[in-house]
Amino acid sequence: KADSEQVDLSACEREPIHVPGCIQSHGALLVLEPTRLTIKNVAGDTGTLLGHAPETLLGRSLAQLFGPARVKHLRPLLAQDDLATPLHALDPDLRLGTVPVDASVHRSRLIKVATGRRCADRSVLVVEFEAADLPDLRTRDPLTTVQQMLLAVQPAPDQKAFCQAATEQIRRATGYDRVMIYRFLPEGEGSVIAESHREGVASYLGLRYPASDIPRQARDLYLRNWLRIIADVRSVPAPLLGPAKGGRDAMPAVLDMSQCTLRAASPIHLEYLRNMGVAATMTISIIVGGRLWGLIACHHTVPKRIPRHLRAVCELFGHMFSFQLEAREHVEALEIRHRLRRARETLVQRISEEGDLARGLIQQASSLLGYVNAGGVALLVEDAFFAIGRRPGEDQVRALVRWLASSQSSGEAVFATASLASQWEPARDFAQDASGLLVLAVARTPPIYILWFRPEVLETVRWGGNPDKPVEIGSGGYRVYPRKSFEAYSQSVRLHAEPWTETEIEAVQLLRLSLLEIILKRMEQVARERN
Ligand code: BLA
Repeated sequence: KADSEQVDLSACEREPIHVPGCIQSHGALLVLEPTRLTIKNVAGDTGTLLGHAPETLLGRSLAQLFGPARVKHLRPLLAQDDLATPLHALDPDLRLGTVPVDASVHRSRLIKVATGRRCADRSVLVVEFEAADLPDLRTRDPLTTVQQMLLAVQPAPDQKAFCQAATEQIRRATGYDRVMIYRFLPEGEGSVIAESHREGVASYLGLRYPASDIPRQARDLYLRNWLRIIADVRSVPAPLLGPAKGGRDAMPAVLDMSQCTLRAASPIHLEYLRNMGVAATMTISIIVGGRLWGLIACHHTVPKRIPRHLRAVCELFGHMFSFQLEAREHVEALEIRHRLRRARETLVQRISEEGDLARGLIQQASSLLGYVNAGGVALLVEDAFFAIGRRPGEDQVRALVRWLASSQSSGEAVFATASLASQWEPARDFAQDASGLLVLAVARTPPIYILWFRPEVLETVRWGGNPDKPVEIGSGGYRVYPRKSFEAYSQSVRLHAEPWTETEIEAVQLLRLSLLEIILKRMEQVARERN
């Protein structure tokens, strides 16, 4: 039992989620050899959707299944090299089995895993089928839907309102019970910054989650694939079937399902969702500046599929939302820089009006505090010490400055850390008040130091997850329960503060230049007076 107390989070990152070898069981999938269009692998409910049992489809050609006319019509599309994401390909009322189906096609590859080594990848075509049985009036006119959604979010005055409006629009269009904007923080953890939910459904707004809840390879995949759907976390995945053992193709080969609409989700993640009481999800990537900024994460309390048109609407909305967010962030960053410049100008002017630099700085201490959103600030100017807000005591600050002066980073005029205690052991004693440190060494001899502090983040965070949930062992022996990962997270954020942003660090560097200018002017003045 003791062993299982450990969560092996690195194991999460090793799960190859793009080659699960299974699809979600409500659909059907064919893998085609790309020139002759013969069926090499099949998966899913082919009986209902295609009218044939899986084993009878293997080795047949697409023309036998679709009829030659349809295949001829498809040929130009199938010949495209850049068919990277599933495109809807066939007539709208296609009926091959007992229900009408939606079909989409894209190009992927088989990864042969022979003798444990990767062999040359083989290009294949992948055709995915889902029942076209979802009534939805809204999606009859997907362009108008997406237009309305975009018009509704555009007027939002700031980022918060913009994100909030997006959750409302997605929920209105799709009917998911809970729609959240999940934003990644600098260290990889995430926080729910906007939410729209059905009445009676618990709110996750403001909750934080550890980075390990969405492991690295999943984030990499979500950068390449804008929208994923898990239709039912309890359904048993359908395996990809190939020719019988001993045949020419018996070598185990797996399909790269990175772009498959029907890709079966990680069993670990499915377990996690079941533990959260979620039955179905849709997630849309938010990509800003080439990085995964966050996710539009949707939950439903009962299984849920989304018709093809609506999926396209959501995906398109995700793209446009991301572009606008990027533009808004750009404008916001400019505004912050302007604000900081004005603050700096006022600060510097007031300080230079005061004849003595030390006194000038001390008088402006509260402006200095606000300059970078700190919890406390300490000033060490020659022998004078002054401090306000939450911060360590004078002796501790002096010891800290001695450490800074002697440590390797002493060459830099600006030093920033979000976890002082992890670099300087004595800081554990005051970690609650000052886990984050931003230092400006204006001068070293005589010493002029400005130190900004930020409190430990732990007390400002609301944890996600239900601490009363019983802990169980999941498939694969991992503990993948919200509770366990939250515990791991709360350990990891101990002794950490809200990190200093690049803009804040830059602003402190600029402040240094202005202060040096003041010092220089004084020196010139003194020299002039002497002559
Ligand atoms: C995937 N984890 C995900 C996804 C989300 C989360 C949004 C994207 C897949 C989806 O559901 O569409 C996490 N979901 C959350 C969080 C909230 C939420 C934080 O709604 C908060 C409100 N997960 C773990 C641990 C492991 C793990 C410990 O907690 C590993 C052992 C794995 N999560 C994991 C994997 C995926 C994942 C492997 C990828 C799933 C896939 O796409 O196949």
